[in-house]
Amino acid sequence: MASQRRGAFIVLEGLDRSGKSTQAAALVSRLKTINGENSAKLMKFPDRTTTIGKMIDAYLRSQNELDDHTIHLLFSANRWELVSAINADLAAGITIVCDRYAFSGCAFSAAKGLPYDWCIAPDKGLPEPDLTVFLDLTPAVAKLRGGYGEERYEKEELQRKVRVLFHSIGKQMKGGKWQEIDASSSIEEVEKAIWKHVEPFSDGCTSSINGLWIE
Ligand code: NYM
Ligand code: MG
Repeated sequence: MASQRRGAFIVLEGLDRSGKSTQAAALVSRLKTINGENSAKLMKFPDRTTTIGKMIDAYLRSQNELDDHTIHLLFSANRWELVSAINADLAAGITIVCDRYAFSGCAFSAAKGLPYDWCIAPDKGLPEPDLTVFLDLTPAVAKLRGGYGEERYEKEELQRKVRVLFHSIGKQMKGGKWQEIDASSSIEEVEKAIWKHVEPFSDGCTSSINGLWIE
């Protein structure tokens, strides 16, 4: 029954400059064209507009220094503070397209050297995305794209480790919930590849939302 359908929770992940923001915006417009103006919403983590988000923003711009554990927990808190909004939108039938999520949280902090299990712990129980599409790109190619290197973490060496971690996080995601695509082709080609995975979710979902990383 149409009234029982909820919105789908779709996440795009990838290295810096992999095209996530462009593709997330294109995906939201496509979904709106199909299902109407109020049917889809764009979200992004970190959400730099909240009080916690402003601390994260200052850190990424190297305007403050924070211990690695502290910034990791702030990134996670920034997701938790938006959980009620996410759940409300999904329940109202709105599909959320989210630019980065907990997978970035784990991949970047573990790449810096924090233990993997410690990294995933604070994000356990967040709403689990119905689908995460990983836009795969080598750090060498990403580096050639505009604006690279402006923020903390935008260094080829670290991004190489982040990519390895993303791949291993993805391997542990079951039931087709993690899909990887080649993000080195044209914007149009990448858009097509993403849509192949998202189309089955374009009418929303009937299943209830699971807790992320909870057995
Ligand atoms: N990042 C992002 C983290 O280190 N942990 C997180 O939980 C999230 C969501 O922030 N280099 C990193 C990845 C990026 C940086 O993201 C800023 P963006 O999408 O470039 O604004
Ligand atoms: Mg970035």
